[in-house]
Amino acid sequence: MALKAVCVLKGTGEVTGTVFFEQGQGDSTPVKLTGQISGLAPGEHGFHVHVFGDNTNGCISAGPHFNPHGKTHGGPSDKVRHVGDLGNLTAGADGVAKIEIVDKMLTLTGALSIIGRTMVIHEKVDDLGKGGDDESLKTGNAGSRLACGVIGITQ
Ligand SMILES: *[C@@H]1O[C@H](CO)[C@@H](O)[C@H](O)[C@H]1NC(C)=O
Ligand SMILES: [Cu+2]
Ligand SMILES: [Zn+2]
Repeated sequence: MALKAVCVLKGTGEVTGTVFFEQGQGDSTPVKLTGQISGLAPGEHGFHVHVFGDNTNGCISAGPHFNPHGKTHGGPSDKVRHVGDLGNLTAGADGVAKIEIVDKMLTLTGALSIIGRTMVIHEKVDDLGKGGDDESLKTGNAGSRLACGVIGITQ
């Protein structure tokens, strides 16, 4: 039986989306993410799992990137990255970004499960830790949080 989760993203503006997560048995199995986010400016937008499943004061309450191993910020294919680092989504001219990601570091099970944490889509491009400044190694300089949602269990 596959484990499944879902996240509905909303913000204060036009940006909305849904992300579906699926993982086979065992927490070393990759997690597959599908879905889409609309209402974006065309181009790349940072996309991460943030640590807290708290949206009380909007997306800012989700705290920093989910980083249980105390690493610096990176891109999804880097060895040194936050667990929550998923790089960028690319929106087309219609403002829609389609999600097709397979990630080896995320898990829906065990102590480091992302269930109950928050997905965030950002205003700007994530530089994947290669921006050459301190902020790049924390947030990838991805700017403000356009929309977010808590990751929950589904059937
Ligand atoms: C943004 O992230 C994607 C996905 O990881 C990557 O392919 C792309 O090169 C990144 N863009 C920049 C400017 O680093
Ligand atoms: Cu983020
Ligand atoms: Zn990060």
